[in-house]
Amino acid sequence: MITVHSEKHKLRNSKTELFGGELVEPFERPSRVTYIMDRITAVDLGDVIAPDDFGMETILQIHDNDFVEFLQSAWNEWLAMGYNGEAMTTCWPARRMAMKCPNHIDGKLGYYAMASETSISEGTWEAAYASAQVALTGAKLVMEGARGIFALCRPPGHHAAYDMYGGYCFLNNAAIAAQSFLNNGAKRVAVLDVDFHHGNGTQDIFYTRDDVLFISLHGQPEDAFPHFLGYVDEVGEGAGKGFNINYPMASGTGFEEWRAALLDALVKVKDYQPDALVISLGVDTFENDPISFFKLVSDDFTTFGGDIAGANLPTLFVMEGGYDIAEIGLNTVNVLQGFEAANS
Ligand code: OKP
Ligand code: ZN
Repeated sequence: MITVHSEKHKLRNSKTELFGGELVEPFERPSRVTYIMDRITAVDLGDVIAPDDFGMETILQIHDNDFVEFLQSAWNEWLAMGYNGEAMTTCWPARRMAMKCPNHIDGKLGYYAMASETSISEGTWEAAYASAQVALTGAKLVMEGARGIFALCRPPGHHAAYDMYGGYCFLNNAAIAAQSFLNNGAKRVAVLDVDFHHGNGTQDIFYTRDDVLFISLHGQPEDAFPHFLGYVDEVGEGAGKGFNINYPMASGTGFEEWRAALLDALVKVKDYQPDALVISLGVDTFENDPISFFKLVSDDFTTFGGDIAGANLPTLFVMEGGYDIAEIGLNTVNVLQGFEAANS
């Protein structure tokens, strides 16, 4: 399988995450990609190629223009205030407050943030832009006939909504890839999100649309980030009604139960008859993930890669989360090898 990878991910190298009331080294750090690349090389998964530059067009079909401009200027606006740390929000437009974007960077951060753990740091925009180009390049290769492509996106994207960043995400790479399939002749695209966390951003972006089916398997919102979306009764709205499906699961969920949800989801994907399948691939479902609570073991990732191949659709894997860094390479590449073995 071909991997698309950009060195520019390293430009996203935030020093601080707000976690447990402390500023800690972010879980979402550059070495995640290093470990995945090492495993790709070790097992000789296939060629690794750099992305093309498709510009801003598809990004702006998915995200609000003012939000994108905010992402581009936020770091400089923050520096201009003379602050010493990285840009993070301390306020929001909470219930019954005005949904108007302020002028001051402190207010803008709150207006566009869906969570405060994620600092905006120097180079964040450049890395997020490159990550979206990795996804767009992967989509192009799938459209040209590849059975499966791995878009090694970093930073991840599935928490980024139409006009919100947070949860380590800035631009929604999977959504941008899905839109690119549609722009190039696909009639329907399915996005299946197997990251431990609910893909609130992707759900938000496609909630009223019937040309993208969104399905997410995740830790239930009562107990897991992002906490405020991901319930089963979120089924889509208007034309999108019936095209959003959530599988929230409890703490301690192991592979048997998780796989039953996956196989159910894959039936729904097949029923939808999409022209392409985008997998939001997080491996934070792993038993030793430091911020998650499912119990998958490394071999399970191989098994479910094979299950995904069973859908028999042109498939783009878009990297999302996974924070047990020592095992992130093994678990991620197991999915891709499981997919490939089932095809041969
Ligand atoms: C990004 B992705 C846990 C707080 C969680 C943010 C997690 C973002 C996950 N106590 N903070 O979906 O892997
Ligand atoms: Zn996650």
